[in-house]
This record gives sequence, structure tokens and C-alpha cells, in this order.
Amino acid sequence: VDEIKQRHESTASDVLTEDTYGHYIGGEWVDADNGETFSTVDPTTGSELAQAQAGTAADIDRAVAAAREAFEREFADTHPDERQRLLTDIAEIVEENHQRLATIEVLDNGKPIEEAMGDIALVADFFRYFAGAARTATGEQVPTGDLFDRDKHISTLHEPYGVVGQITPWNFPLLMATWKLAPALAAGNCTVLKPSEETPLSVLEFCKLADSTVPDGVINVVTGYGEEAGEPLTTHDDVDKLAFTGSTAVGKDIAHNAADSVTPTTLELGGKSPVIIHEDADLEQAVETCMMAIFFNTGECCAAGSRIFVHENIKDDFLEAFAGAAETLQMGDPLLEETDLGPKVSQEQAERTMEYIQLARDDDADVVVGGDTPDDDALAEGAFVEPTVIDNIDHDNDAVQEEIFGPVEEIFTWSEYDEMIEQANDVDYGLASGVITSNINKAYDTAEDLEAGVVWVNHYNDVSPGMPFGGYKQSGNGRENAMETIREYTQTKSISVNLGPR
Ligand code: TXE
Repeated sequence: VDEIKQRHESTASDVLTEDTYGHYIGGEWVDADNGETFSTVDPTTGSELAQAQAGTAADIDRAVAAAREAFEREFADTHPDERQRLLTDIAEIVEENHQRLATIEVLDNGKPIEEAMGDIALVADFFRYFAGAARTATGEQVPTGDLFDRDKHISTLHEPYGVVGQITPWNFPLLMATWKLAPALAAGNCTVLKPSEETPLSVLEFCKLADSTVPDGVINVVTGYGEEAGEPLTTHDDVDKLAFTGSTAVGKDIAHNAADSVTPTTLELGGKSPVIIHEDADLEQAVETCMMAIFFNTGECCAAGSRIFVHENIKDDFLEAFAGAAETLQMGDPLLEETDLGPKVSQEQAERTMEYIQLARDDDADVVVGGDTPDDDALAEGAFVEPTVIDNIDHDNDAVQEEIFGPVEEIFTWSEYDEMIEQANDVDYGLASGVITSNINKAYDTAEDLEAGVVWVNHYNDVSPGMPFGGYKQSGNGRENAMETIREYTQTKSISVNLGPR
């Protein structure tokens, strides 16, 4: 424990610039109106990393006013090429600080350094993508029909909303913020972002780095708890558009709040995604894909492939190989490169995962691998949960129907395709899915049969910036990434001009 603690303390003092971080409002670092702060904790050691401001409605008011002022002062009039330059400059800043930002993610979230390095590479890539997208976001020219005079010229403009409110989770702290900031800015909006209280540090350090590049008030960050700082953002009269990533329960509350003021809302919520393994699947590829589906980021992925449906003829071979691979995963200090699995983001999340595993046990399911907290003194202070594989569990069990958001895989065996598809779709969620097969026709057929916003075939969890991402059913509405998200951050104005004789 001491060795890990020492490593984390000295790393924190290298990469963090403050003991107490402010809100970032109008380009200034300010204290919460009520002077309160909260502690953000390193889930590997249980030690405090820093204090952040515990924002409330008064701070949200200030931030929304700063965003509105920036929008009206200058950002509404920026040209796409200026916004392209801004986003390109941000991407460069991120690249220059790649290792430091990744290390902050490791400390605040507990994800392994290699995965955090991947996150930050994507952060830069998403800013670059949306830098380009800013230039291509054009309107349309619309032909009139025979019932109208042909000398009308109709065209569309896609205008920014103005001030957007964005609330992000803790599983990919800076990357999820980027999925929101980059398209919002590319489209010409100013933003108020409320990061998760579990992991505010990478976004705050990012703002420090970007401060001299981003005009004051274009990006504002208010930290704090969901109900105190998040909710006022979702009920604020002067917020024109909301975007949220988090739990389905909170997403529903936000949708209710947004309905009161008819504020358009993008919601990216939970998942319980199936991975379908056909009989003709390559076994090695199936194992590799499923390992990525559930153990990447300690299973803290909204898209995690947490229900595997394997064909009965290959079930035994698959399970033996998959369980074997899961057992070789190395849990440990996420700052070390050899670590595959870090702690969960918090003790509360670790306990929640353990409660779900208990539900499976209560149902006499077979816990084939893991199922406990590690028996290693060095990890005693951390929020660790073993990589876990569960077989023979009832599909109606809450541990199957609900999102666990941890390193827990559940296995189902099938022989009848239609029955399997029905079960795979028999959850409230529909975010992502996987298909493993060596037959391309089967891949497409199954992809069409799954109720999910994303289908990965023979791989899992890769999301490139050009790929629309979002859920069917209660996994959300609207799409993030790609040009679709530029549309989510703009409203369309039709202009019809009479060019006929006066
Ligand atoms: O999420 P919350 P939590 C799922 C996952 C996890 C569970 C709970 O299953 O175990 O949610 O995690 C802010 N008004 N996901 O409790 O509460 C909150 O401060 C406005 C899936 O951390 O939804 C944070 O910034 N905002 C998910 C953000 O919402 C509110 C990622 C998410 O927190 C609020 C995270 C309120 N009333 C968790 N209450 C995914 N889809 O990737 C909270 N918040």
C-alpha cells in the first residue's frame, strides 16, 4: 500500500497545479458563491487529490451569463474558419500535454495508463475532426415544386443555439467532455459544462491549458454535485440546448426538466449491450473481442458488451478460453504499464458492482471467474473488483436487466437464432452490440436484427469521430459524433426569397 501511495502522491504533485481548483467562468478562476468545496479522491489509494468548488444555482447563473455574454460579444459572429483554427489549436495543446492529461485521468478515475493515453489521443483527434467539420457545416438550396412559383429561392441556414448546458460522467472524463465541447464550439455555441463530481480534474487542467487560446466565456466549467450544480443547469431559462451523458434515471429527470421549457436535449444514457457469437466465429477473435467488450476501462463503458450470447456448439470451448483470458488480467496500480485493470471510480461504485454479483449468486448462477474484491494487501485501500464471468444466470435477474458498469460479464447459450435475438433485445436499453462471425451475410443480418445504435462486428468499443454514437430505446436520444452531432448543436432556419418581378 505504501509504495502505491507514495507513487500516487508524488505523481499527483507533478501533474496537478492546484490544491483547490476554482470554477472556470468567463475566463476567470472563481470560488463557489457559497464558498463550499468538495474533495476529489484517488480511487486507487482512497486519498484526496484536490478540492473543487461545490457549485450551486448561483454559480450556474454566473456561468450562463458569461457564456451568453461571450456568444453575443463575439462568438456568434465567428466564421467557420476561425472556429476551425480554434479547435485545431486546442488539439495541439492537448497533444503537447498528452502524458500529463492522461496521468491526471489515471489518478482521478483509476483507469490504466495505457487506456488513459488512448483517451487523450482521441481527445485531440475529436477536436481535429470537429475543426474540419466546422468548415463543412453548410446549408442547402431547396428546389420549389410546381405548386409554387419557380422564382422563389429557398435555402437553409444552420445556426448555433447560443448557450448550451453540458453534463458529463466520470468514465472517460476529458473524452466525454470533448464529445460535447468540440461539436458545440464547431457549430458556434458557447458552453457551460458540469463535469462529474467524481472526476473534475482533467477538465479543469484542460481549461487552464486552453485559457489563453479560447476567448473568455466560450467554455465555462462549474464543478459540483448533480442535484446542486447539474440540475440548475437543466432548468435554467437562458440555456438553449442541453446535452447529457450519464445514468438513465438522471437522463429521464433532465428530459422532464427540459420539457418544461421545450429545450432540445441530447441524452446518452446507460446500456446492457449484447455480443452475439455465431457458431462459425473464430474462437481467438471471439475471446479477444469479448475481453475488449467488458474489461476495457474496467467495464465502466456505457457501450460495454456485458451479455454474451454464444452458440451452444462452441460454448464450452469459448467459455474455457474466455475464462482463462479473464484470469490472466493483471489488477493493480493503474499508473504502471503492466496493469490491465484498475480500481472502479469509487468505493460506492465497487460496492454497487459487488451487490449485482451477489444478486447473481442469490439466483444460483455460476460465478466462473472472480466475483470478489482482490485478496491483495497492496490493493486494500482501492476500489477494486475482480474481473468476473458469470454463467447460467436467469435473463430476468436484475443483474442482467440493469447496467452493472463494472468488469462483470454474463454468458447465455443459444441454439435457436430467433429466440436468441428476442432475448438479446429483451432489455430496456439499446446502446451498442457486437456480432462475431466469419460470415459477412450473417454479420449484416444480425446487425439489422439488433435494437442498438451501434453494432461492432468482430471487434468492440472502437469509436472514431466520424461514427454517430447514441442509443435506441432507453439508452438515449440524439446522436453524438460525426456530422449528425453538428446538427444537434444547430437549429435550422429556412429562408425563402421571391426573385420574381416586383
Ligand atoms: O451517474 P449520474 P452516477 C451509469 C452507470 C453508473 C450509474 C450511476 O450504470 O453505475 O449510472 O453513476 C450529474 N441533474 N452511468 O451516479 O448520477 C452528475 O453530477 C443534473 C452511465 O455517477 O447519472 C454527473 O455529472 N445532473 C454513464 C452526471 O450527471 C445530474 C456514465 C452523471 O451522473 C443530476 C456514468 C441531476 N439531478 C454513469 N444527478 C454512461 N452513459 O456512460 C446527477 N447529475
